[in-house]
Amino acid sequence: MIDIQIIADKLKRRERIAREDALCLLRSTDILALGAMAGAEKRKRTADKVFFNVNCHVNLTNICVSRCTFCAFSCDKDAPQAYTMTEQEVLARVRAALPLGITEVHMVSGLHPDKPFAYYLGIVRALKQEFPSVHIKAFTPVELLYFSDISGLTVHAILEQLIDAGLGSLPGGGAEVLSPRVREALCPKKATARQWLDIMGMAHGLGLKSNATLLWGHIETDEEIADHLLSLRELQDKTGGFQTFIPLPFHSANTGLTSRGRPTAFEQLRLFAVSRLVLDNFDHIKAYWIMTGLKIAQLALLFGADDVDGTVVEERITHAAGADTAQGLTRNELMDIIRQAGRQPVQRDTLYNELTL
Ligand code: V47
Repeated sequence: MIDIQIIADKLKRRERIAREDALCLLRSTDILALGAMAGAEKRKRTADKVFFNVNCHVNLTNICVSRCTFCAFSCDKDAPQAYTMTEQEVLARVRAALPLGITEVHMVSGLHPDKPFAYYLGIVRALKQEFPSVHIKAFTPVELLYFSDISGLTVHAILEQLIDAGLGSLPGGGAEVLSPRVREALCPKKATARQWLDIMGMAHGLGLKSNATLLWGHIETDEEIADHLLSLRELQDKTGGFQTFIPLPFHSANTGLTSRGRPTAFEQLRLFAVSRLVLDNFDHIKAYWIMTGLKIAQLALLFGADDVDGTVVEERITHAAGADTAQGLTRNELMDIIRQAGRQPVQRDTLYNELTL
């Protein structure tokens, strides 16, 4: 077993964390040492700043042909809770959120069996037309590959058309664990790990920024977490297109997976610290308060995170799986949490431009 001090010395020499170092950190119980190391790395990049944005989430449909075992949000077409939004409903939802000062719409959805690519393209175009200053962060590589399958267009062409319609960046979802074993077990019908990475790389090549997530706390091993982080770091070395990494702790209610127990505070803070240390080429690490819970999101600010995501307004994916957090927070509530942790709240837009309050 490598000593954590050896890894701390490596960091001081600005050497990269290797796979065996990452595994050692993922298994370490020296949480305060991890916090000190990750906190120092955070401060080097963003000093005392902690970012948040004012956004709203839109999930166009919960009907999905993939039906991943970990997902409580998706359903079949004939399920009682099935819904699909019309373009007018989407516009009305965003219109209603405008007085909150939103600068971003975060839009991800199920893989609908019948809606054509034109439906999604039309919604992006209509949003951009009515709300030109609102950034549209939408569609994961999983959705983009599905649009390619149903339209016969290449993913490249799909991306070009979406960009032309007003797409601003990609969210980091659909990554789950970038491991063939885990994906075969939990989500065999959707984009593979390689496809997820390739599509992110392609989007970066077309000038889009994106985020990256890890859905953890289910059947994955420490080795698979380490490999996930290293795959992201490797792609980032090539493209530089990732903005932030977001660890998503698994919520098991109403899913097809029995829980091994929601990741504890200790495990969550450790993963924040390890992510900050391994992903040395990512500018930001995000504590998505909806999934971590507010208390852990606040503590994560001392363990390498520099972003708490946003106001959100209405969240369906995690709440379907038993999240006990609020549906949304106000800008003042987010700023209070950050200030209490001794950090400086900074409102940002989707691309991390600082906005004056
Ligand atoms: O892709 C699904 C995950 C993701 C569960 O890019 C679950 O800024 C926990 O990606 N328990 C969607 N997680 C959320 C997401 C996201 C959220 C906030 C910001 C950004 C960003 C991205 O949620 C899915 C999947 O990986 N998920 N089911 C569950 N039961």
